Amino acid sequence: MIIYIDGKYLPDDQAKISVFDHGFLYGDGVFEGIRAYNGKIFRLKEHLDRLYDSAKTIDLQPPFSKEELTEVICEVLRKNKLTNAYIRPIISRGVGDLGLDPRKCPKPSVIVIATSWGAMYGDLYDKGLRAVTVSVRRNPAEALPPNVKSLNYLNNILAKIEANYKGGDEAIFFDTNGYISEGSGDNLYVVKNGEIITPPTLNNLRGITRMVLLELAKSLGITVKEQNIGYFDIYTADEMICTGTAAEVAPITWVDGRTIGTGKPGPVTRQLMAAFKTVTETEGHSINKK
Ligand code: PXG
Repeated sequence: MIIYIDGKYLPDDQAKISVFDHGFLYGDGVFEGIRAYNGKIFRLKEHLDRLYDSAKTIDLQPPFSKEELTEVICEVLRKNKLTNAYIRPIISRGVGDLGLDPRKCPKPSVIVIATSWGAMYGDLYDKGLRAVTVSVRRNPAEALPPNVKSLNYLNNILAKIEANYKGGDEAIFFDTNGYISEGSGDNLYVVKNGEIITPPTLNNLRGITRMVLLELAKSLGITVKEQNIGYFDIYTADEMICTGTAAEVAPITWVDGRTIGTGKPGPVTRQLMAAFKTVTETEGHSINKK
């Protein structure tokens, strides 16, 4: 595997970062998770815009333009002969001292990893995922905005640990006001009476897949409402869906011991899964484009 790290394309066993990198010491940095399908990178512009917005929020100046980073990402895919891939660009604060102060880190580090990663949830796209609500709350926006895709994922990892102990395939986070926020690594939706309801994005990551799902729903004539939801809306939903670049579009059919709807992926979910497959196979930034 060839990894891009600070200007070099290196075999994975030689791609190393310093122990003084603040990405490692403090989770001080940002990242993205992007997929390529059939040699085309899906919604690359949206992912790079989010990466740069995450960086801006933490006052981190990426050392490259988005165009330069695009070229690096395509080159990593070409060098690894990958046409279907999961791509992980990372911008960390870079090497500093053992203090927190980012002013001691003169040069951000840029890393791009690409790997083949098929359907994240295996046979659960047919069966449906089991999700569990967790006691750990999503970081409030006034502390660490969930809109920033930062290298500090401890909040999400705590949720994942709790879901693992409770026997869930995914966690359902509440925010500190008691509203549903998102999963540990995906956005959430309920379907009720043929309409999709999803939380507004102050308390969750503005998922690129979420944006695509809402576009697809609109084009299919399915009504979408962005409004706060709670336990009641989940347990009484006809269908439940989660989306993410890694998870893609996946059905949730069981929450906290309750069966959601019929207990099988429902018609709205199936329609959106099919539409998502089509859109990922047809559009994207060609990895051979200069
Ligand atoms: N919420 C959170 C907290 C995420 O990390 C999403 C929503 C979905 O966003 P996109 O833009 O991908 O539709 C994410 C992204 C994993 C994993 O291993 C998942 C993400 C990132 C890194 C790892 O499940 N998800």
